[in-house]
Amino acid sequence: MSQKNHRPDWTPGDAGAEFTTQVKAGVAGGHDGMSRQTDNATSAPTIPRRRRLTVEEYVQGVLEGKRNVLAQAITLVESNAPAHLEIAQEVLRQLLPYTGNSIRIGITGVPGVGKSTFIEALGMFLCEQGHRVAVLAVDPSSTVTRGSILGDKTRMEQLSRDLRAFIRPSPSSGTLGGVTRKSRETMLICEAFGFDVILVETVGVGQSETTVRSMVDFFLLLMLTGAGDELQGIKKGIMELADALLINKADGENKLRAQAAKTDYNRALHYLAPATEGWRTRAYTCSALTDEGIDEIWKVIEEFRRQTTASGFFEKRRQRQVLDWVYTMVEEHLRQSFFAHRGVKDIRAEVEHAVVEGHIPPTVAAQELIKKYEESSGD
Ligand SMILES: Nc1nc2c(ncn2[C@@H]2O[C@H](COP(=O)(O)OP(=O)(O)OP(=O)(O)O)[C@@H](O)[C@H]2O)c(=O)[nH]1
Ligand SMILES: [Mg+2]
Repeated sequence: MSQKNHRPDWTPGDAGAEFTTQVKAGVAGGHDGMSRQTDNATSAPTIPRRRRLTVEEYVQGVLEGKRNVLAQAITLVESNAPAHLEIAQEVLRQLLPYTGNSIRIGITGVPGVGKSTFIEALGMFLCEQGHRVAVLAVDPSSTVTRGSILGDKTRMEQLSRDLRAFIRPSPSSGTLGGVTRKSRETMLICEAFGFDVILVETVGVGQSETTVRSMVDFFLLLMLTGAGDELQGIKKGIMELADALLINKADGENKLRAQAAKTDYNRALHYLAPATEGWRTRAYTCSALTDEGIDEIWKVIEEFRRQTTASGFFEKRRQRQVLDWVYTMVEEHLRQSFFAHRGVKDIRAEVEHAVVEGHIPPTVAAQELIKKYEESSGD
């Protein structure tokens, strides 16, 4: 997309004016009230603290590698205010030509498996190789926990101080769908900024694994050797999402057990469908604490990229992912619109009662609700 799309007269206030009552306190001024605003103001004295950046300032700032603008652009896409949504989408549209030039890696595993420690180890390893690494998190539960990666920043001590890296906690509001949109858009901004490795951490619960799988190229499942029957505890479904299993904490007394577990997992993987066409998922061991095996897993990821790029699957998956994302958003919108519809609301209780009492079949109930939804605009 070229600069001809740029609109110098753009005023974000024009957009979504009718929704302004929904703007939460603290959001006005292009911010969602995050405290980093103060940091930005001190690190970039040229940008007055309260002034909202223009689309061009966001775009140029990101492309010129200004970290304070990067953080502000992410805050913009994370904002729930409709007026911000419009300006954020314009920023993204202009950044799109500069996105995509990265390897996107999802990392999952049960709490305590060592995800943060591993990301620190891999991240530092990659920075030293000349890569630039962005770490994002998808944690729909973080509304409650306030984002585990915040605590992680202390666990990722070296990486969070390294200018070649960037760590962003999970957006901490809303549905999984909302969190996902924000994370995907944040990923695009990070790519435009110049990060060439994107690590997306997810908590090993609920739907978040499938969601993160749908936004990355390579999905890594961290595992532990436990007492005895390792294969019992892990959900087969999650193993089928993975492009590699990595048994962490293969150090000290645990090393031999980790090797044995690797053999067991490799045997089990023979019977599972591979997550990626033309790629065989295998098990490996590593120690995020001693760095042993970190270089090996990176070689695996590089080989994966080489093979899937050559076969065309890399690009094919990304195309499918972006279309899935579109339709996921369409579905979500339709669902919300349906349940918010005045006419639907009016008859729901009655229809539900009728179907529960056995007066009308479920199909008829669905038809009545949909008919109601379609016959009027809902105002
Ligand atoms: N021995 C050993 N300990 C490790 C290794 N990796 C992580 N640990 C330890 O395991 C504990 C949990 O590690 P984290 O990196 O916080 O695990 P996590 O998966 O991010 O945990 P949550 O964020 O709670 O889901 C910490 O005490 C780490 O020091 C490893 O390779 N070897
Ligand atoms: Mg963690």
